[in-house]
Amino acid sequence: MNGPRVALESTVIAHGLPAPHNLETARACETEVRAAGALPATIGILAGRPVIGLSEAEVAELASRQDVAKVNLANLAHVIAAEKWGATTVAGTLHLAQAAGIRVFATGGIGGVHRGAGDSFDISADLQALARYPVVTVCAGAKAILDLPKTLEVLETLGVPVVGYQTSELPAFYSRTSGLPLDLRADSAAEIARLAATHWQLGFTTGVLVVNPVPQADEVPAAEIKDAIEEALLTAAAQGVSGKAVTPFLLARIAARTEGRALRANISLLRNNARLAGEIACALAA
Ligand code: PSU
Ligand code: MN
Repeated sequence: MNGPRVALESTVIAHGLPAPHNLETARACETEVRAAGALPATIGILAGRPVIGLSEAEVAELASRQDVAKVNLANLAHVIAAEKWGATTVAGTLHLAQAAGIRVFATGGIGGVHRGAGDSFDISADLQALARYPVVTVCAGAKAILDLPKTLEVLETLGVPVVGYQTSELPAFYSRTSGLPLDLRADSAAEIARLAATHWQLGFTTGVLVVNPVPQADEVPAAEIKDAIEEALLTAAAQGVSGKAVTPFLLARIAARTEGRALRANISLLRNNARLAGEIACALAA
């Protein structure tokens, strides 16, 4: 089938969600994209071969192997050249998606500026990739474990429009609100498509970031998750967790500390983003 396509990432499957939720959610996201009238393409690397549109069996293999690298911009070439297995992050997925001509991508929460980045310099390659590729990325905001004001500042510096979908505030992944106002808001997929088309007609080659709040029924309000986030950050620091391990460590710790509420929110927002991305892909094609 030709027609509007939506890229989906695989890090969330291999490193972000526990089994069996990872596989169920991967499948559910594809179903949401199809329900919106678009074709899903889950992206990953199988023994050095980048695949745009993994089969269900291939997704299952990525989910179950223990030797799957977390692939961003810095190690994409290595994983391919060394014929390794790789799950692509937002950054890695964006690179492969745009090379395949895909203009819309759905994820959970983007990486960003970590708290304490002034010392650690830990800033996700996702921000660099959002600035580099002309793709609409749909997310539920930056992960609440990050420094959200600094993440917004960097996106502004990089020239990436951040558009609230039916909100005027940056959502904070598990929660619908962060208290941080946004300049841009769109209330329909068609409006987002028009903005993205205009952005690219102006000659920009940067992406557009759509921030879509987690559905109300599944949100964990910021005040209720704050302690779990802070405890997870302290534990990560005490155990010396660093680099690529930080994000998966924090997400797992927070899920464990909230009796699954964080996990439920994570799954719900992933599906919700896949649906909106499908609608945007259709609107862009129209
Ligand atoms: N969103 C989720 N779960 C995840 C991630 C995002 O709901 O596991 C992944 C994405 O693949 C994102 C990555 O690109 O975490 C960011 O990792 P880092 O902070 O190491 O750049
Ligand atoms: Mn990092």
